Amino acid sequence: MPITLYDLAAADPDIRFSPNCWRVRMALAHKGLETETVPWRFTDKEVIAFSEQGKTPVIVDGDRTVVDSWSIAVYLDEAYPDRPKLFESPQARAHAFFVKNWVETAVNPGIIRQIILPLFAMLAEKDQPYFRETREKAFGTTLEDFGAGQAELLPAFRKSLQPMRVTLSAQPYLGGEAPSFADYLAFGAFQWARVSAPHDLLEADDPIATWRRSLLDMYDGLAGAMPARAA
Ligand SMILES: N[C@@H](CCC(=O)N[C@@H](CS)C(=O)NCC(=O)O)C(=O)O
Repeated sequence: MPITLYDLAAADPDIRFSPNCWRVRMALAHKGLETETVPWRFTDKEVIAFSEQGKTPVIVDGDRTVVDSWSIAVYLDEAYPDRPKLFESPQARAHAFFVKNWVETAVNPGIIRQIILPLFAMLAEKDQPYFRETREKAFGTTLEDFGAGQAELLPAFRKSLQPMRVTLSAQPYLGGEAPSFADYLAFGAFQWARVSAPHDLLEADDPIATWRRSLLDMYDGLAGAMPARAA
């Protein structure tokens, strides 16, 4: 029986942009687990009420429901130990935990400023008032003010990626010679930007763009099949 993933969708149900859901899609593919995705919208809280919270990703694997991208990766390695590992060792998992926290506190805040307005425009109409209200409360300002100055902020955002750039100049993946969950933790952020923003946040010759290309091509082009917004 396939694993079901509730996956955040835009107005177009085929457009999947959530960074946390992409982490999980890549993790499921890495483990070679058959997956079916269910498009879900921010306001479809009742659809995932069985998970006792209101956010995606949510996976259902037989009689198990697991939420939160990190917990899902840990679960998949525990439940499917004979499949390729997302964390090769407890130490690799500890290092991946740093990557998760770096992405969430240093990379995602830079990305959200770059993509907020086109992301908002892409959402289902019924989601837009909810998204505006919750995000404006979190940002302490309007979406329009928050997204203003995106172009001026882009060079500083690119510079902030230097730790990742230097690492990927020396090795193909954050996991070393092959991708690990550390790669998917970061990849989700860049896929979120790729699917949402009409401009590419990465320069073409950036080693991070080369790394992104390999992950887009992996697993029969699973992530690459999602169209990029940039021309
Ligand atoms: N820590 C959670 C975060 C999950 C999360 O924030 N999900 C977003 C989509 S990326 C969501 O479903 N938000 C619903 C909402 O804001 O109401 C994870 O890593 O899975």
